[in-house]
Amino acid sequence: MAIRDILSIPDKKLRLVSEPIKAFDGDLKALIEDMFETMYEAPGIGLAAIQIGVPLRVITMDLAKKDDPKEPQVFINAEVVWSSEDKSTYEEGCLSIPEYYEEVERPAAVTVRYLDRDGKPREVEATGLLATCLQHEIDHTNGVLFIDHISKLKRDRVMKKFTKAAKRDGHPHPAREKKANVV
Ligand code: GNR
Ligand code: NI
Repeated sequence: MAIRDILSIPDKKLRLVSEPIKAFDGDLKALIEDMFETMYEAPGIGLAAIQIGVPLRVITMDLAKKDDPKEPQVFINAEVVWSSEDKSTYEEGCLSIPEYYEEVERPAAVTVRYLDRDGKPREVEATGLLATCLQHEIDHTNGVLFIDHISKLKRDRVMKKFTKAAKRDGHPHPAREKKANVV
């Protein structure tokens, strides 16, 4: 078990298309454990493996409210097989774009086909936060970020800010840096 570093933009790895999982073995189990540990520590409600530099189609998620019992969920090789015509808007954030939030319009409802952590095929009809989060994470497995769904003006502005910061300080993860300073 280990907390892994989270990549942030402009890291080019975030643009990779991740490969499907073929074997449900101990390596996968270890990856999932590290992803949960990293996600809970961040903290975030979802994480795609590529965010810790692993280009495999693995997503962890926990949408339980703070102080409620944990609800860890795993989605492997997930794909959207149906999406609604009607849209909904949600203010999104991303652990790979720390402290930046913007409204994103996406299909309000989606059907997602995936494998659970035991490799069993499953399908979920999602609305609300689950629909938003699944689309956000599946985007990551395809090298897509939520800023790709906002205006070019806003996207260019945030990319420029993070590119400058990376050149200035190397490439630390700002949220983690901040946490370190507080202690
Ligand atoms: O923690 C996260 N919160 C969030 C809020 C609104 C929409 C999507 C998300 S996912 C994000 C964690 C993350 O970056 N997952 O890839
Ligand atoms: Ni994200």
